Amino acid sequence: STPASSTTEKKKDIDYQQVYNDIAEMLDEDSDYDDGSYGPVLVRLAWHASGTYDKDSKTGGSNGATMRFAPESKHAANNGLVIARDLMEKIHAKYPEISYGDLWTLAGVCAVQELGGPTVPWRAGRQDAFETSCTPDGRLPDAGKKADHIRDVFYRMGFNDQEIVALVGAHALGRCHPERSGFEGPWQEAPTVFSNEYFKAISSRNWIKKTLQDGGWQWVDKNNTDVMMLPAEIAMYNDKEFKKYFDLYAKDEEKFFKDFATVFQKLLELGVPFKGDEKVYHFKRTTE
Ligand code: DDH
Repeated sequence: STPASSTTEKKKDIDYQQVYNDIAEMLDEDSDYDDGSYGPVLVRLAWHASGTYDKDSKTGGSNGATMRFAPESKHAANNGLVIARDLMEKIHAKYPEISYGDLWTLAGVCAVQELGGPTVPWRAGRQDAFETSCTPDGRLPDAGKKADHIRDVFYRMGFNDQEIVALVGAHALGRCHPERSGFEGPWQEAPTVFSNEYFKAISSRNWIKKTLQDGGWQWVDKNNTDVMMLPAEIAMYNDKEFKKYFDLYAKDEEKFFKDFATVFQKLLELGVPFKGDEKVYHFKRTTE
């Protein structure tokens, strides 16, 4: 057979559920890492790999996995994601045929599901690119800016206001690290459980400003100053159009899960050159 067709055959042979299971097993292998799970940083890797998409030039997105290379790996927004990429190297060593774009997005889906989130349909089809396809710096949202900046960034990807708010609900997971972003702390007290707690927190707590060591600032919960919100997030909550969706998802977790699954799949598939006949996977949780 020709090299091209044997490549196709090989790809068909990857057992993606097994890849999912191997990633799932890795999530809590180091109880000393952050809150005991690599899940949040893997979700962030999938998002930052995908969120560089520009719908007009059709550049960026998860397809090329260009964050493997400088300059993209060195963009300030990607600080700390080397941890997630290094973890994925271990999986890649076992499944060398999988593209990095497929692997990183599958890991994001796995982390969401294993931490209690909705089933996110996933398809293979990303192809690795070279560093010449790295995206310019500045395509990901700046946490210090206002709602209009957040709109500019997500409209460029092709999302509307409701989709933007659903996506930001991923901040139920994980935390900010001073050495990565300059911000500090989780968005609520259970950062390894995917839930609508982020929306409940932003809409019901008393947020006060806290000055940070590097001279910046963030919002903290008056009653638990370990819990935080980014300047951009409270700015979004104070925007009438965005606010109605924050309040909707705070009241209705089922609606949030349903919308998040749809919009996270959309995010992870931005700019991916699917042929149209790819199998859609609904991965089984390791607890199922
Ligand atoms: Fe985020 N995010 N994010 N985020 N994000 C950070 C951490 C995590 C913004 C800024 C930050 C999304 C949207 C936004 C996750 C997922 C998603 C941190 C802290 C900053 C800052 C990084 C660090 O210090 O380690 C801003 C601004 C936005 C915005 O849209 C307004 C979206 C859409 C997602 C998603 O996944 C769909 C996750 C998970 C984390 C936690 C990472 C960790 O290591 O823990």
